[in-house]
Amino acid sequence: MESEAPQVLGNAHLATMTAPATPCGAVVLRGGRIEWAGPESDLPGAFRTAERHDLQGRLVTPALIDCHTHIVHGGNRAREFEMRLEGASYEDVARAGGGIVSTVTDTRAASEDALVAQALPRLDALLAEGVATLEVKSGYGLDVETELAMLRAARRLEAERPVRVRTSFLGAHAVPAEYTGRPDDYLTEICLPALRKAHAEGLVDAVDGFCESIAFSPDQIARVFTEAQTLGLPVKLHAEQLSHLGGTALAARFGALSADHVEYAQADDARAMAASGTAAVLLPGAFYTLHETQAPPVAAFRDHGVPMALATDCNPGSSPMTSLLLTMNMACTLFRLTPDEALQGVTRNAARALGLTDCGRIAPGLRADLAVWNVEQPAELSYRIGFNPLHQRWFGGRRC
Ligand code: DI6
Ligand code: FE
Repeated sequence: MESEAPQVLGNAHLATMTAPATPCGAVVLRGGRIEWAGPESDLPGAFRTAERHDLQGRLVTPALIDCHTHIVHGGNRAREFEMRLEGASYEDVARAGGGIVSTVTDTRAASEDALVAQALPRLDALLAEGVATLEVKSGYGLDVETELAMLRAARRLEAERPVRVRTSFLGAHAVPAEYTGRPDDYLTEICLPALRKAHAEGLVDAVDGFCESIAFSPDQIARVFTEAQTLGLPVKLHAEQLSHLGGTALAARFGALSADHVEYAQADDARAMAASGTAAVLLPGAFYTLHETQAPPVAAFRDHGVPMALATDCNPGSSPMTSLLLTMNMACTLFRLTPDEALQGVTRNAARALGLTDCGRIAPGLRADLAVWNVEQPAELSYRIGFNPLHQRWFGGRRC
């Protein structure tokens, strides 16, 4: 690949995520990687004769990263949406056998091919907004076979579209109906064996859990994380979404890549996350959908230097959303992030939340995954609602 001819994206407004924006910048791509980036006036002579794309002053950012999705699942939950509008809470719906468990029924009924087919339109919506890397969780199978089918479907998305997929095993998402009242038996008999099997098949990049009164306790999650550690897999956690149960502190104790949702996290949690290098993944789509009023402790995250990432949480219940641009807008309006923090949240900090060091910034040696936008200022990406200004998406050095 080294011998491949370089390409120059010139006359660009560069937001590298590592330095202040460069109004008249250039990026050199070669062999799927970024070879050089900086002010156009510093472009090394060797690249002045290379194939050149004049971007006419457009903004170039790293391609976006959606670091928390449940994009592979069967069916939808529009009926539950109606129930909630009639007054039922998310927890009421879950206890009435709806919620996550109803998506489990639809996911078990779907073939692996059907899971891929149903995920593709959602994936396409994300790609159309400049996404290049996507995390996908299991967690709607809750039996060994379907958990593995979900992860295989997630991996297959890479063959269907120019996208990079990172998988998270989320067997500890909910207790399936056949194990009602026996969460520990579910973990022993299904979740942990499924994790070992999925790992043996190379299907798992990280291990996740849902730590909540309607799901699993910190002690139960600790069992899953201990197994992940044994297998050498990094962990992350849905923590403090609906109440403060101590999931964030647990995640920090295990050196988690991220603690996600974290609306009910407290200042002590932010301190623990900073010490363990755990990113906070904020999910304003779920906050919005559930009419949540407790916003995550953004000021504490800032004070302690906890990196804040943003993601769609695309799932059929609490966040049926496939727009990372809308996520950025919501994070600014609902959580008071600055537009700069929002952009960091879907690039550099999202990479961090996935444990990736080769994307999310524009710097030599990193993957040539870029988004070119029909905007002048980075803040325009967060400012608009429902408008997609993507001009080009570059994936691995190719325009697609
Ligand atoms: N928290 C979430 O936001 C999703 N899972 C989770 O643990 C919601 C999943 C769903 O409602 O289907
Ligand atoms: Fe989630």
